[in-house]
Amino acid sequence: MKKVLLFAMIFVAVGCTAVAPPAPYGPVPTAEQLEWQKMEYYMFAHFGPNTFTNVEWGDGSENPDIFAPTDLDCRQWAATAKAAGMKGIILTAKHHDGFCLWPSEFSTHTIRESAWRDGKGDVVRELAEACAEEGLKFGVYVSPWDRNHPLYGTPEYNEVFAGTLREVLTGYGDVFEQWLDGANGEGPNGKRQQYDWDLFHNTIYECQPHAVIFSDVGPGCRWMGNEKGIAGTTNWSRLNIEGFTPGLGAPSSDTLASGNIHGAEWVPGEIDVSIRPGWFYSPETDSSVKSVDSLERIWLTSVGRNANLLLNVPPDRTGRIHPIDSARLMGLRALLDATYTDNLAADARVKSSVERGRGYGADNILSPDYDTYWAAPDDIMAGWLEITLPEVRTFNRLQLQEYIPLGQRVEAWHAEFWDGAAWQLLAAGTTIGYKRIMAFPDVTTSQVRVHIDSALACPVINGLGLFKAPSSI
Ligand code: FUL
Repeated sequence: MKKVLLFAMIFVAVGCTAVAPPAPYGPVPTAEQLEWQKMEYYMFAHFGPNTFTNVEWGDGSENPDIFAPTDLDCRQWAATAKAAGMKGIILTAKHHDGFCLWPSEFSTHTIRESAWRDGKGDVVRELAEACAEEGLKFGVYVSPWDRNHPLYGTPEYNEVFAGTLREVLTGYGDVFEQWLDGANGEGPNGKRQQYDWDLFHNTIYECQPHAVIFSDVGPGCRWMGNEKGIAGTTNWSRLNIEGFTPGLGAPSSDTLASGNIHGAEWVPGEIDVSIRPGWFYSPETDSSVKSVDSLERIWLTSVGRNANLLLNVPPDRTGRIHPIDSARLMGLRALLDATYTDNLAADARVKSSVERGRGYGADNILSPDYDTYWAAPDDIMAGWLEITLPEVRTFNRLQLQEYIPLGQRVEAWHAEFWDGAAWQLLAAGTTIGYKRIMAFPDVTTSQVRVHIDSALACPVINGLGLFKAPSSI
C-alpha cells in the first residue's frame, strides 16, 4: 500500500516537472491588457466642430451650430470598421475645443447647444449602439486639455473632468479603452492645469474596471512617441512610469517608441496614426488619403513591431466615412487577408535545440491554440527552432510571437534559410513581443531556422509563421 502511494507520488512529481510552465518573467499583462493586445487593429474616429472648419485644434469659441452633419450614420462607421477587420472604434467624445458629442451636464459647449437635431443628438450613444450591434468594442477619447471650459486652469476643473469622464463611462455600456491625450498647446501665457491623474484613473476604473487606459505613460497602454505609424524596431512592452506624467512630463519619444528593457510596469505600445494628413476630415485632404501600400507599411511598423494599430479614419461632413477612406481600408483588408490567411509553415515538421516536457514541444509553435508554446528549460536563455516544409515554398514574410502571459523575454534573434547548399541569413531582430513581422524579398526554400540568440529568461515562443504577400516590400 505504502509502495503504491510512493510510486504515485513520484509519478505525479515527475509528471509535474515535465509539464511545469516556465516561471513568469518581470511584469506581465493583466487579463485586460492581453485581450487588448489580441485586438491588434481598431479605428480612431476624430469627429466634432473641427470636421467642419478645416482646423485641427479648435479654440473652443466655435458656434455649436457649426456641428451639423447632414446624414450622420454611425452604423456605417461600424460596418466599415467591421469589414476592414478592425475590432473596435474609439471616438473623440471631447477634443481640445471642449465640445462634447453628448449632452454633458458639466459643460455648456455641447451637442445640446447646437441646432443640429434641435439639440437632441447624442453621437456617443449612436456610436456605442452601432458598435454593440456589429460586435465591436467601444472606446472613448476625452481630452483633458479644454480650451472652452471656464474652470480650466483652476483646481475645480479636475472635478469637472472627473465628472465628465464619469458621464461617458457610465451611460454608454462597456468601454474597452479610455484615451487620455497628453497634448496641451496653451503656450507661455496660457492657463496651467495641474491635472489630478490619480483622480482621473480612479474614476475610470470605478466606472469601467476593465478599461485599458491610454496615455503617454499608460498605465494600460502607451503612446509610441510619434504619429507616423512607426514603433521602435526594438519594442519592449515594459516601461518605467514612476515620476513621469503624460504630456511634457513624459519620457523621451525614443524611450516611448522602444520601451524600457527592464521597465517596472507592463505598458504595451499603441500606434495612433491618421489615414489622412490631419486628424479631422477636411475636403482639402481628399486627394491625400494614405495608399494601401503606405497602410501596409504602417501595418508592418506597428502590428509587425509588437504594437497595436489605432488607425484614424475621420468621418466627413455628412457624418459618414468618406468613400475614398473606405476604399483604402478595404484594399488593406484584402491585402492582409491575401497575405496572412495561410501560414505556409502550418504543415511543417519542427525540431528544436531543446525539448521540454509534453505541452512545450517545438510543434506547439505551429498550433493555432494561443496557449501552447515551445519553451527552453528555465536556465537556458537561447535556442533554435527549425522547420522543414513538405516541399519547397516561396514566401516574403516571417512572423514570430512570444507567449506574453509569461512576460517578454527575447532580446536578440536571427533567422536563416537553407538555399540547397548552405544556411543564408533571412532576417534578424531584437525584440519579438506579442508579434514581430519581418518583410523581405521572395525566398524559396523548404527549411528555415530561427535562432533565439539571447533572452532575459528562457525563451517562450508560441508562434512562427511564413507568409506570402502578393508583392514584396
Ligand atoms: C494629439 C492631439 O493634439 C491631436 O489633435 C489628435 O487628437 C491626436 C490623436 O492626439 O495629441
